[in-house]
Amino acid sequence: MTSKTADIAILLAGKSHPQVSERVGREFRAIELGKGGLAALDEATRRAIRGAAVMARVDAAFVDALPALEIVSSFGVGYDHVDASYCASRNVMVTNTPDVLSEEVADTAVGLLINTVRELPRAENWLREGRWKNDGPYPLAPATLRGRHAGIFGLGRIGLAIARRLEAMGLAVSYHNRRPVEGVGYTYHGSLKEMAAAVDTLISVVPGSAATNKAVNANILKALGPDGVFINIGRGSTVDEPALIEALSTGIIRAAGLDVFADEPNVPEALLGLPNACLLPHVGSSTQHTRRAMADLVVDNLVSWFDNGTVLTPVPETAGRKRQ
Ligand code: NAP
Ligand code: 8YV
Repeated sequence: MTSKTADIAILLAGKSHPQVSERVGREFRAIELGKGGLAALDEATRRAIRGAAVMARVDAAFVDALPALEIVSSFGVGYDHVDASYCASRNVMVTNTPDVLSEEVADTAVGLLINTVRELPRAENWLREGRWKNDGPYPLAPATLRGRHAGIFGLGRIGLAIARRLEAMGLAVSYHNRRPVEGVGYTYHGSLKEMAAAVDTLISVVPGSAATNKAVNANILKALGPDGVFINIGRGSTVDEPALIEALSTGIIRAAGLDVFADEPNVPEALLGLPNACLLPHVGSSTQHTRRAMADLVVDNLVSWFDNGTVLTPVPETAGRKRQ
């Protein structure tokens, strides 16, 4: 325990990574948020809390309940569960965990794409069920990655790592962001609809936000077309799930690979029953290696804030702020 920060109360909210709990406990005064939530903490404890390491929703009520709160250090690069604008308005710093997970998530995205197009999980089940021995070879996959053109919805840190992998695999790559990215050679499309019509493989890796909510809807899927493959490694909120189920059931698109869902961990029964949907339980970053790096960044941001008044990875809404 460092003498400088040992008295600073830090709230652990949500199911913390063990390395977050262990390091926060070593460097600060850790306060675990129990099942009763903030209401179950006594007033003196609540008023003492100056920082929070979170894997949980942070809304206005959360911030208002903690009058001494200076910093919310969130586990994960996506921070759609944190009301960062409200935090900014209350002078509360918000940090996330970018970069340290980009390559891992890109690996998952490409694995999911290959599994979806080449039906590898189904082929493995064929073997495990004894059908190779009894019925013969697994049927030839109707789709291939050869000649495919990928459109990346969200060419940011992870999107770029996916693009580089796909380029190396021989796929054509286009992208749609609100603004073109300087210094990349991939074809830019000013609208998602225009890009969906130009490609046959749509990969969504945009953050969850009001602007991206259900952006991948029936019109976009129709534009993608009957050979279309949709991969979602970003956020489930970006997709109109009933429209996707309809598109997969009726051949409007060929197949989908999904790592994220609108109401996790609840996955619609209709998706579970579709053979052309390849489904993962939000495992984009989930290796011990990468989760440890994310956990360290959560705690490093807290340590830096209370040590020198700055953080390593602020979210854009609170970037440039310093501790008063
Ligand atoms: P990032 O670097 O901020 O990239 C996000 C990209 O999306 C930016 O290029 C941004 O470009 C674009 N974008 C944002 N809003 C948009 C909009 N309304 N329309 C079009 N483009 C938009 O973030 P990242 O580090 O790559 O992470 C991306 C997301 O992946 C995270 O927010 C998280 O939700 C998700 N994620 C999922 C997993 C998983 O386990 N499945 C793991 C990590 C991250 P412009 O600002 O120019 O539009
Ligand atoms: C994690 C993620 O699964 O970083 C993100 O945005 O979605 C994933 O890395 C998540 O943050 C942990 O809950």
